[in-house]
Amino acid sequence: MELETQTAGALEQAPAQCGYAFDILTLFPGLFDGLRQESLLGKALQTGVVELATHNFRQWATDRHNTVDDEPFGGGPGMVLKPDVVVRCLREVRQKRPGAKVVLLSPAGRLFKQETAVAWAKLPGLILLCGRYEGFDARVEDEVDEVVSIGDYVLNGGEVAAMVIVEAVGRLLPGVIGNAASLNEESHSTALLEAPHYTRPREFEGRSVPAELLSGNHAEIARWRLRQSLQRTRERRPELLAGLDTRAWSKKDRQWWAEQTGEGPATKARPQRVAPGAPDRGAAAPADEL
Ligand code: 6GU
Repeated sequence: MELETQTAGALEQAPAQCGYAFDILTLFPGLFDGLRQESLLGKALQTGVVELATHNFRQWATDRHNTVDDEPFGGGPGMVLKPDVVVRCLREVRQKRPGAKVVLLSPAGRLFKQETAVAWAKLPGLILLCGRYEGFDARVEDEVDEVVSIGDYVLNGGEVAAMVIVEAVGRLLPGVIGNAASLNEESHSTALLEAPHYTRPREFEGRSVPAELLSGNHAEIARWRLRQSLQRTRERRPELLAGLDTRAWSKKDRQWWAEQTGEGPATKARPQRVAPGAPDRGAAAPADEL
């Protein structure tokens, strides 16, 4: 009987032990229903590789109206989430998740980046606190490990930001993405933007797939992709090129890049394609490919 129980227990616990847990603390748990059902992450959730649990702050309110917010001291618009309610909820969830990082989502947080996602994918889980209204009582911050923003814009609440983090971290977990190789070459894991991709048909509405990709020559394809990545990055996110390391490049590639950036002997930059409506950065070359 004892042996039987142990064996059954070990089998049942195995997926939970190797799994990853996202705990979302929110006033709107229903917003996460779609995320659960769709996409690769939805499949991982169904197979038990990843767990996603929502916890409604309101269940930790103690008065008969289930009050979760109150007016801000000092005046001003909006309501503030009560620290007692939030902290009760957080402590209960945290107790069940040893090793999980507690993250409060706020536009006033540190920026969430790919490197953050990579680091957090190595943890056993994340506890994500989503605020609405004007935010949390500031004393809640004493109970969290990090305050994080997903970008320089303001959302009505932290829920969509939490979904962004679940997606970014979730896809790095073993068993969530089918093709592990695609994790390495994509944007931000290499600090350059990805080269463009093409599929059939070879010609679409008068625009052809670049000949290099049809050549069957792997070295030529790799060179074309590197150059496309560099041009794209220079055009769309020039700030990412600040720490560019060209030491491992071929002499040819280095020479080509010097020409592109106007540092080489041939200083005429290759005309850059400019996205419609892109801000004029002054140095933008003619958009001859549009
Ligand atoms: Cl984490 N929350 C909210 N409300 N707005 C944001 C954000 C987070 N990140 C960017 N904007």
